[in-house]
Amino acid sequence: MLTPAQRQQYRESGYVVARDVVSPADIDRLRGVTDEFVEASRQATRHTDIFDLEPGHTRDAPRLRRLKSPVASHPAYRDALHHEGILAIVSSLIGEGLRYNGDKLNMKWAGYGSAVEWHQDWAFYPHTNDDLLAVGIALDDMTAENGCMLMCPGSHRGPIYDHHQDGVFVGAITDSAFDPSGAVDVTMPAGSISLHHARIAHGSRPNMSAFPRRLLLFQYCALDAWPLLGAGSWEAFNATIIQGEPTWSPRVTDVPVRIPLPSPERVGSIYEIQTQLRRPLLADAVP
Ligand SMILES: O=C(O)CCC(=O)C(=O)O
Repeated sequence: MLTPAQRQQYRESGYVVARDVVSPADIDRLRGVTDEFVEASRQATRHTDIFDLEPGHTRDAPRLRRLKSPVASHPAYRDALHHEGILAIVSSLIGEGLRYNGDKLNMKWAGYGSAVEWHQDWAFYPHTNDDLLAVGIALDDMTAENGCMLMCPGSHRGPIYDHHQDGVFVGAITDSAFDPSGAVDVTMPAGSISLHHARIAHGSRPNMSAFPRRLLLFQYCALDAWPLLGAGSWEAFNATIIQGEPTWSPRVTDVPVRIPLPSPERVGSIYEIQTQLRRPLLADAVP
């Protein structure tokens, strides 16, 4: 569990790290399964519903950048989504009733793994209240050199920045008011988890080190947080419940919201969406 000081850090800074949450055996299993998907990605010649590929991906030198829906792709990832220790920590921050609203495995391989430009997750999926967070499970040690996440402490209590360019959503902050100078590296050893608030501004540099950086991300939300862009069918929506019972009563709070529409020409993953950004800030950044 988190200590009171860690919960306080989450409330004030918008993120926190908990060490030694996922056992070495579970990390080994997740790495092994991930290696199998990298092998399978050799067959892919373009992005698919499962694979997002780095530029330069080939059958001989696979460059799998993201597994798009790990939970639906293998039981090992589903087990991790329901990891008891993680759920206890998440519940201590956003309540007992939980759903999940997305999952992905971002991989930055040694020497080239892509940056993720500054953004707020909330800009992609505004809800009726902001009890939403993302858990990142470190499959590898996360260091400044291999492209760990960068967080802007306290930005989850500020505005939702403009993520549009030429009137189109580009999945990255384009707002001239945004100042990332106070950003911090979220370093952690493998088996740790990070938790970040859906409104915090964050991103990550490329991996120019000799070591891989694989981060398994699960998005959890309070059961009564309702997606403003639509919940889909009642059955599909309730299939995302992890703890608690379906509710017809969303909790509506006073939260800043921007709608991520109209969609850009290229969609499919944050990487693809952000390729349309004219002035990337992190693409060539070094620690
Ligand atoms: O993998 C990363 O470094 C950042 C992940 C992230 O913020 C995202 O995929 O939305």
